Amino acid sequence: MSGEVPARVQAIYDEVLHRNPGETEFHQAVREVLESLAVVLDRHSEYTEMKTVQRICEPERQIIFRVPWQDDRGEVWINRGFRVEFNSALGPYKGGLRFHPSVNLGIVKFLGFEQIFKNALTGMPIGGGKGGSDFDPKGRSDAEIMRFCQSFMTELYRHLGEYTDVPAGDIGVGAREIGYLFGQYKRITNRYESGVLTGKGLGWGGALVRTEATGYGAAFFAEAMMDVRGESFDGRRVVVSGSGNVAVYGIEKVHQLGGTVVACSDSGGYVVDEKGIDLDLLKQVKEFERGRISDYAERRDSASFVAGGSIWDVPCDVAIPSATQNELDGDAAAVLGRNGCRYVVEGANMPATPSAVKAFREAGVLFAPGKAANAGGVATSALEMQQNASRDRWTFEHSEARLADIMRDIHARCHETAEEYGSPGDLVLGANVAGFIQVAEAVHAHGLI
Ligand code: NDP
Ligand code: 2IT
Repeated sequence: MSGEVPARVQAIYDEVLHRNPGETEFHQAVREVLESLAVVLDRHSEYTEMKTVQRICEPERQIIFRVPWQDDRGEVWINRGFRVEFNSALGPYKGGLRFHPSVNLGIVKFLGFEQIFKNALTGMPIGGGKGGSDFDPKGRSDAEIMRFCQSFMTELYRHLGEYTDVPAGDIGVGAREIGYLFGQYKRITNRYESGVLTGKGLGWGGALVRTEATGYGAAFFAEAMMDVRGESFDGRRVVVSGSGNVAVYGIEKVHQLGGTVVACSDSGGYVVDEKGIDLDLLKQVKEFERGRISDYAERRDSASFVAGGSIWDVPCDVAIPSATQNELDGDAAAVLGRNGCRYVVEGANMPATPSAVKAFREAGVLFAPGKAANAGGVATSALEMQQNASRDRWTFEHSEARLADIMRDIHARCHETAEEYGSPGDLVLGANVAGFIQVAEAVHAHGLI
């Protein structure tokens, strides 16, 4: 990993490495936050005395469980389920569930750790948590997905509650999965507890704009970054990696704001479409048919498909990585910089590697970390909880305006905190410091727990 850990936090980082062997993504996420915190510890000696940072690096609770289920042919499968309830200083644990074969404890912990600070930045009363399973939903029938979700919830339900822990979606978990999970929770508890999950269907407790929120929010955040330089999306070439929930709605909002998205991807490769991605076709292929991005290229004359390869080879002004962690490395960052890219906005969680972030800093590319730029999803989840609690239902326009305000506020907070702590323009430092201080103050107020 690039760069030195400041001496002030070296011992804390060493302890995290020692206590959590082999959890490389968790180490990476902790290290990135710690690198920003030396300046905070200089100003707050109470955090050192009360080991506030060390306490925040240790999850409050980690749950690992067996998830047995049967496929359509009767074969038995055993997956592993996780829920890491990381920090409840600001509210009930809140964060998504990821179903992907790569899921392991270290990945869930990195996501849960990031979620603590992201949720703090939203200004909403939500703590941080994350969960998921190494289950691979690709190619599974609806009935198989349902049986898996039911088995997963049969164990997880005892840990959840609207005042305790409130999951939502992430990679591989969307409205269909949330529906099956909610049904099983309701059946076991005999409670119609709408606020126990977010990302619900619109007909049964879901909130308008939650589906669009992460992608829209990332585009609003990018707009705020450009505004600082007196620029806008108008006429800009944009590349968005991934073609799932975050990518699709990121593309939609970029187009509405005047930019043109010329490439997107999935794990099989990427498409380049110089006329701009046709969103109706993309939604048809990815959302309704659950197909591959190569199918998009087959049906669109202006598009070509590149199997494998790096989507970051496609020249652009703005890059919005929206697939998965560590998908954009130092080499890709150098290519983006050489091709004139000016803004990189993380739609996914930790898609840029540490060497990529360093390269952006050195090249003067303005970079926004996921915990700030993709916070629109969880912020709108908190708005869903608010609507559930008041049995209210807001319009699309009202909800979108709230989201836009929240994203502008997060940007302003990161921007101002970076200036206050002597690193103007460093949104990584701004996000880490602003998020950390808010959590640390609450942790401190609650005593030694
Ligand atoms: P989806 O499952 O809807 O889409 C994920 C997309 O990323 C797919 O196109 C998928 O391709 C691609 N992808 C996933 N894993 C890999 C991989 N290992 N290599 C290459 N491509 C990959 O997930 P979301 O859009 O919800 O999530 C995307 C990112 O955004 C994640 O980092 C998530 O944590 C983050 N995020 C999501 C939020 C939400 O509200 N959903 C909120 C904030 C952040 P394929 O189909 O081929 O696997
Ligand atoms: O990473 C994230 O912020 C999410 N997957 C959304 C979490 C949520 O609770 O809405």
